[in-house]
Amino acid sequence: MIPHHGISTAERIRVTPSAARIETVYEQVISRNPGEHEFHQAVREVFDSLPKVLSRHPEYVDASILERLCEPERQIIFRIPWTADDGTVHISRGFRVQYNSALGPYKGGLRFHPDVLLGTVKFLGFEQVFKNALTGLPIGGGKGGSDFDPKGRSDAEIMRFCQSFMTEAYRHLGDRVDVPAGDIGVGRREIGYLFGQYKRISNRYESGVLTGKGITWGGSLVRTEATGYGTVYFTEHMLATRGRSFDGATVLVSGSGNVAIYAIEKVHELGGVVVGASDSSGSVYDPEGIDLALLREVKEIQRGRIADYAQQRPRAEFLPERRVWAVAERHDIDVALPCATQNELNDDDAATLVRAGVAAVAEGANMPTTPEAIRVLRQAGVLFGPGKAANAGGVATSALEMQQNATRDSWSFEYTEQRLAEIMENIHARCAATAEEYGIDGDYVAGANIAGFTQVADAMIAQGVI
Ligand code: NDP
Ligand code: 2IT
Repeated sequence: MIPHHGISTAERIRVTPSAARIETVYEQVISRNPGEHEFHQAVREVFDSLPKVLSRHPEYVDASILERLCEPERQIIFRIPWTADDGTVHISRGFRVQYNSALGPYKGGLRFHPDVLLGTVKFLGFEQVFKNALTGLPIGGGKGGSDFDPKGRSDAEIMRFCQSFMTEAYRHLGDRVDVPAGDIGVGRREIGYLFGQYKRISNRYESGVLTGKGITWGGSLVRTEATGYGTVYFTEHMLATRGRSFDGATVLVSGSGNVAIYAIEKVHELGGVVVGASDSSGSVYDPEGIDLALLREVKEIQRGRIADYAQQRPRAEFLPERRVWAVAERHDIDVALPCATQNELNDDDAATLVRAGVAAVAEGANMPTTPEAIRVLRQAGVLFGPGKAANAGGVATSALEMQQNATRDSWSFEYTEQRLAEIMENIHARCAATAEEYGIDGDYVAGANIAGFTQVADAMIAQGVI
């Protein structure tokens, strides 16, 4: 018996007969993927939404869909040698997990961060499969990255690293095969160097092989903003179910990278005030509201730290080593948007947010809220938008970039943002309708998991045992 988050296997099996099958498969996942805790966590969360689905659809059990979904189609691990400016030679490890291609070419970002292990990439790839299904666009799921640490590295070092990464990765990619994009530590600069090396090696101007490109060379307007904007749109729809909005709302956003910056921008546009943001060294409490122009200058241009931002804002306070949720100890909070990394909002943080009056939490990051924290929020009646749904605007706009590349077209900002807004509205409606169909109104976690899972499962069954 393997206890998970306080619920024993025996207790789970009592719920429905198909839960027994789920537990058997889950135990296999644990024993076949030892030590990959984040991967286990991501699988567990989806599995917890499935007992009723499997009871209604025995064909999923017969076709061993669960077992197949727990095994990526292909996992590539490679050596990345690169030379630092001081002449020293470094060896990083590269990954690309081509998780599931039932709905389209593998699609998902690359993460460059020292904590990246195979299990990290597998958890992100697993999430991506269902997220991409929810967008309603023809994209399968994949993820990749490296344990390379870009912090403090020069432009030239970043370029040499990206070139070395692509020198191996290119053979596995293609606009109809596998299409990477950015994630933590990978933004427009890195996508540029990766694209340049792909073009050089393949001798093809294959625009659709990467997304998040520069606007003048095949990129899409709105892709940079899309994840943050989309998360705020999704939250807006959740709030509207309770007659609320961002107008006048006080908001906390964790992180200060791509997703966080554009989430802050959209909250401010909609009349809310973001009073806290963070990075891995601490948080800033800015009671007058984050000055976005200054934050962007510090983060995007100077590539500085949130402490540098705090120093330039007389009324802001830097909270060293504290997560941004600590701001809720002294300020009422209406909405919290975790936009940094996995497991960054735990049950204590959730309890703090509940005491501060939080009405909605939506995940701009992938799996930032621990299962225990989700339980605390749910018990308190807080609206909770899971990452698979709430942050799907990024990859959805990547798929719009692929569409533009395929037709050699480029769309206006207004049109593309309109498409993004419609996609987020549809995802919200689909999650809500699916939850209702399964008798769990307002449970966006189950709604997202079930809607994504059934779409992928149906396509897998149609395509046979492959
Ligand atoms: P960025 O690299 O632009 O920013 C990441 C931010 O998170 C930084 O502020 C960083 O701080 C902080 N952070 C990263 N790792 C940690 C850590 N271990 N502990 C505390 N803080 C940390 O990445 P993105 O904004 O692109 O990505 C943020 C999240 O959103 C990730 O979970 C990503 O998977 C997810 N996401 C991204 C999408 C995209 O389109 N970019 C799409 C959908 C989801 P520091 O600088 O100190 O490391
Ligand atoms: O987690 C994600 O959805 C991303 N990092 C974006 C992936 C993409 O292909 O745009």
